[in-house]
Amino acid sequence: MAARRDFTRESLADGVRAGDRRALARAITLVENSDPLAYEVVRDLYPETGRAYAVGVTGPPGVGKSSLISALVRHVREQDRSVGVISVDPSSPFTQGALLGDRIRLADHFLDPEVFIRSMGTRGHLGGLAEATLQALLVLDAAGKELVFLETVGTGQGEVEVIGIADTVVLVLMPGSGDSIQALKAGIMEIPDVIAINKMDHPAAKTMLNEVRSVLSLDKERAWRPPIVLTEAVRGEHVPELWEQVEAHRAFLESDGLLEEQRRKNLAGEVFAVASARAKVHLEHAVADDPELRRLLDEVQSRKLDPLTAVREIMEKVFKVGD
Ligand SMILES: Nc1nc2c(ncn2[C@@H]2O[C@H](COP(=O)(O)OP(=O)(O)O)[C@@H](O)[C@H]2O)c(=O)[nH]1
Ligand SMILES: [Mg+2]
Repeated sequence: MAARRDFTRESLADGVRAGDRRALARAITLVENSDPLAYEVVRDLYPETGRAYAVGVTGPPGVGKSSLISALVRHVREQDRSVGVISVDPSSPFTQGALLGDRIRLADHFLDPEVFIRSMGTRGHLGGLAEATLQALLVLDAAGKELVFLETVGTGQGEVEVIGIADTVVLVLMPGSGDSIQALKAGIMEIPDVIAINKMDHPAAKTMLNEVRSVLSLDKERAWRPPIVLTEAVRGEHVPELWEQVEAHRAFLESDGLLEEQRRKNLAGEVFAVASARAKVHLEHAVADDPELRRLLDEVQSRKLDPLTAVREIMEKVFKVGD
């Protein structure tokens, strides 16, 4: 705890700008803890951001998201690009030296000064995980990372805000990800920009490929048709092809000014998502702390007060807004 004292707002911002690993690690820890210093540092750095390209990697647990990111990092390092990774996957966190419970050694990456990998906890943020991810991305952006991978577990809905800030979204599936196919079909899960069907060594990979193809064929209107790539993350097979498709999507966005337009929309969406999350927490606390508001809920329960009248009174009292 005493170590916290050695960074000031200025020295931390400067350290991040210089890409100093200690400063980066500290800044992201502060972000994770919703520390006011993180807020100030990101505020100082914000005008310098917008240069990093953010690649979101989402999909159900266990499909190989972390493994694929590790393989992609290896691939883009061969092209000498600096990389940041933010993983908000509590089930398979990146740890020093290895992917937890995994054969893949990440030691090379951890020793590489141009790579910064960080698993983020899911502790209580006022603005939810979207807030922490956004702030961490901005820190890595300001540190000059050209590419930032954002890993999130995607099962359909809650993660939308986390991945919402990514420029290109890669959905990772594996043979047997039938629920995701259903979610895509039903429109619960958004169509991503690129789909990787990982564990192509599995005998059912081709079946999965056909299923994904048939879901995508329902949607012919898009200007960008999401490419599907079969991959094997552990051996790194077809990882260059996957990266090629990410780059192709980036080129597509950059060709028509679509990237700027999408970023404007994404940033507005993030601000809205974080504000909504904070408003919800505020509301919950207000109700918990105010016997009068709790009494309203009791009255709804005992049918003395109708639900919408209770909503109106709560909105008026907590947010000072009528109707
Ligand atoms: N057979 C096979 N196993 C894989 C492949 N990719 C990842 N795995 C394994 O699948 C497990 C889950 O991988 P992980 O990257 O942690 O998945 P995540 O939860 O999506 O991040 C690990 O044991 C990996 O070694 C692959 O392409 N083929
Ligand atoms: Mg993972």
